[in-house]
Amino acid sequence: MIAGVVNVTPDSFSDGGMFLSPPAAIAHARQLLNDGADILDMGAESTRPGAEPVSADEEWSRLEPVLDGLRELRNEGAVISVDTTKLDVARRAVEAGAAIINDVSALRHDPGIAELAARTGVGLVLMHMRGTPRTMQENTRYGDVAGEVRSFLERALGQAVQAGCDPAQIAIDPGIGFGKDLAGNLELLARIGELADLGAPVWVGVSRKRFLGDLLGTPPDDRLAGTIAASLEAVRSGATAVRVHDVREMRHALTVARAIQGRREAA
Ligand code: HH2
Repeated sequence: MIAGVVNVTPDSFSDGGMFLSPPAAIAHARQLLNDGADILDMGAESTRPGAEPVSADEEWSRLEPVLDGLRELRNEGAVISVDTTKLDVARRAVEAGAAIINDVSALRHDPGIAELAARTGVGLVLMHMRGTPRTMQENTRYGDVAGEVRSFLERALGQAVQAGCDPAQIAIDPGIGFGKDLAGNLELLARIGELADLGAPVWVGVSRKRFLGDLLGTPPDDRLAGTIAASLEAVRSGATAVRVHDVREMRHALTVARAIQGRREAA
């Protein structure tokens, strides 16, 4: 599956300010669905390294008009995910029709998100991050990055189930770029299968991220080919959903890769 990113923020690392106005965000969301997104992942607080947190009221005032403007598309079956760590925002988003809560703090910021998901039955994405966006790049050293991320996600999964969630509601995400260096990100992408072994679908978000710039020496607007390559590799390693800004190109790449994989399996 493809989750298309809609950042309703002034400061996201690759598209900050582009979709802050509700009409621009709504038009972008429609475009991503036409381009082949299965899910729209809407965020109103940047999580880039060093980003300043925003209040729940500010976050909601950015999201509300966009969710409202997408009501018709939702009625036609569009699946909306809201990228938030705040219970208050998550609750309002679910009331406004969001079907998935994408919590990049994996319940550390607001554990009540697990009860909300349990009570309402919405999907819940639990992502690994060290510390907070403000601090996460201060220490990117791990003994065994894949093992640590796996244990963290296993604990978070257990916490959500303890709070009443059905395991089938939950997806996990290694948090590419969230408190990891280049080697750590590559190691995680190569070892997604170990996370998939936990039994939950795995989301992976590599889109335009800094590790691609480290490899390619290019700015965020020139990391598309790298994004596609890394996303395909993640799928090959066991990821079920890729979170990207460039949905059309990702859809084309997945269609071609899947056709070849189908041949390989038939041979
Ligand atoms: N990455 C970003 C934000 N949310 N959620 C999940 N589950 N996985 C990710 O890898 C992930 C995420 C960062 O990307 P972006 O939204 O483009 O930037 P910003 O946080 O600056 O808005």
